[in-house]
Amino acid sequence: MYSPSRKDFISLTLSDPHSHNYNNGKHRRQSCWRKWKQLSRLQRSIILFLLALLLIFGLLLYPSIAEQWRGLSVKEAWFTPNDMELKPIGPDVKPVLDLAIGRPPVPVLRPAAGPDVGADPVLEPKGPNIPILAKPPTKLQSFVHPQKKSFPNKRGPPNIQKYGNVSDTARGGKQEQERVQDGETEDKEKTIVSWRGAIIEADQATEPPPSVIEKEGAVVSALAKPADTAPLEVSAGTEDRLEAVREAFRHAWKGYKDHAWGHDELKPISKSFGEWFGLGLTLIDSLDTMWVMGLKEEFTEARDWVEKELSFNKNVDVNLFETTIRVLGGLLSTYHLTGDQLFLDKAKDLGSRLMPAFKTPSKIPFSDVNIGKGTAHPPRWTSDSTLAEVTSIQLEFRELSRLTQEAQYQEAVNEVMKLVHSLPGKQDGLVPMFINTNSGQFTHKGVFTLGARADSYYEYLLKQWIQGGKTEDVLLEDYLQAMEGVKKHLVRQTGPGRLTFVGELSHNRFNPKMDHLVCFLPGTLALGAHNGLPGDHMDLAVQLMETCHEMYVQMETGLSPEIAHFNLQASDGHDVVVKPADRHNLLRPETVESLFYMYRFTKDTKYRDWGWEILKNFNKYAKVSSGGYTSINNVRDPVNPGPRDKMESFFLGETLKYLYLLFSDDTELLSLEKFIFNTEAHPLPIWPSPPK
Ligand code: DMJ
Repeated sequence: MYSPSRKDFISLTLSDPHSHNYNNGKHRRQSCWRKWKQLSRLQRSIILFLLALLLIFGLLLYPSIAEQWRGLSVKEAWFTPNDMELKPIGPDVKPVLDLAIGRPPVPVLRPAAGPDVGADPVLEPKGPNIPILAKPPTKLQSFVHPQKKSFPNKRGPPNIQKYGNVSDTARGGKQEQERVQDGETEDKEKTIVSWRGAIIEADQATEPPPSVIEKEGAVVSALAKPADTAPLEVSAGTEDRLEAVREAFRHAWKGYKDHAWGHDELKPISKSFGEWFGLGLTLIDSLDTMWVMGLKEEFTEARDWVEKELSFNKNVDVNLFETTIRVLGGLLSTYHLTGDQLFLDKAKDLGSRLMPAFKTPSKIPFSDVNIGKGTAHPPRWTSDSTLAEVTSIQLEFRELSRLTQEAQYQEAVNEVMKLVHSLPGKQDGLVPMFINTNSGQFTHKGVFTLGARADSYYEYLLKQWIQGGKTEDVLLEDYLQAMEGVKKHLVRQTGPGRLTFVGELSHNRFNPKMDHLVCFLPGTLALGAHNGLPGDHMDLAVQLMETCHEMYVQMETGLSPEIAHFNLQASDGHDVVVKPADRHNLLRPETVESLFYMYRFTKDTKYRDWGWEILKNFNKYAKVSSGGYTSINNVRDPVNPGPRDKMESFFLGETLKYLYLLFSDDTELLSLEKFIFNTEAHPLPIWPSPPK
């Protein structure tokens, strides 16, 4: 209701529909002119003066506005496939950027080990196999930056379990949930786990409700029975083992081909597929594995699909990191192995479509890019990016720059490394797990892990250094300092069996928890030692390799859980404790990856035998009779391991490839003197060293 006084002001204006008011421009012009003439001379002069000023400003600003318009239209057009012809470029082609520019002078490291190098007095000699405890900084640390004080934690810990200490980061869409996994209370939480492709739905948790268990009873029968699989003997010779891996690949491929062809992942139990980005992830992840295994027929049909079906010109949000390591990495490595221009053309198209991710205030890339629209954004719940995700795309983007001779890719990822290198918030080289895309600062400080969300940061420090011909000393400094930090803060031994493991640190509180993901570390440490880094890195590698092996053999299925907790008490209890929520196995590669490096560098056949046991157990508990392999829910239950109905693309891209390389006697097959593997096991060439 209006008050009576306000009612007085209500009026109605009724217009005559035939009056054509919209057409009386002439009247309006005349009345404007009359009004203008009614103004005083002063008023008219002021108006004219202002108009003149506006005109001058307009003329002055025109070039920069036009520039922006041009920028916008380029942005619109950036996803038009570039038809520039690319010539195959061999490993001897130099990087597009000069890696030596702007680097501080540092002591020269000469490799101490390896086939073609002599000992180096600067570096520590290889020691005996003794427990690795924190040591005083090595000489090399004298040139690293003094430890910067970390900021007081204003936001509180990330509840490591809620945001950080999860083994899986979230996927897009309805899968964007995170598992809450608290050291003490995690068993109560059974939401969703996902980490780089590993998605575990609530109903797939390790202790499912009875109805699910009943359902599982039905799917267990879908697992291959022992009779379905050729017996794999420990004594099997090299050729038998290689053939067994090829056979496993063919079986996985059959499931994919029959039920998921061209889609991202096979769901082998339901004989269907799962779509994540809609880019044929499994197919692309598998290309170089097929090439290495000599599976020509399979390779040829997959190549046909890439040529005829694979298009990046689609309106889809992809995760920058996952797409880079799996798809860009897979295409680049296949190009190198085959010399087939198709793969480089596709890689270039994809690379250019991923670039909008770097358009952030801080230049720390967003996690997600729409490769069709050229837009990028962070996850829905935060403007943070994950450390591992922004620092484990460098090998691929740097190689893309070298191949295309376009600096933009390398510049974008170098910028990230530069920023991370100089940020406050590290602790003895250990780096927090999150970084904000607006401020460019670490968030959730004080929490350190070598597992989920941080793992491949450490891996790529070393690998970029090797890729670049060991010339980028800042990367080496950061890697060496970080490994000292690992030894000082994270390496401990169990009470009962003196197993060496890598735990986590949350605001100076040690948590004896180790993700299976951390099992990449023995391989990386060994690779570093092979490239001249301190001998105690190799000692630690040997010990951690033992522990990763124990994570398998101490389980009833002989397969590792996703996360292990270690017993620090000096008692006769078990060394490895597995919480109910952590008993799943996603067919992950990290342990067999490290076994491959350890065997190549030591030739100790026990590493091959350990890998052989793992393959046998995948065949026993994860093989699906109609084709494919499945992740399982419970590595402690050999009777009902609980198939999860999902075959991750990395099983074909990494796990089977590393097993094959582990059993192969041909050290020239992807020689570690010539190739560096990206974090998805896609080999990229090591660049030629610049002339001294
Ligand atoms: C892979 O996608 C990569 O190895 C990544 O670095 C870690 N997670 C998976 C495999 O476990």
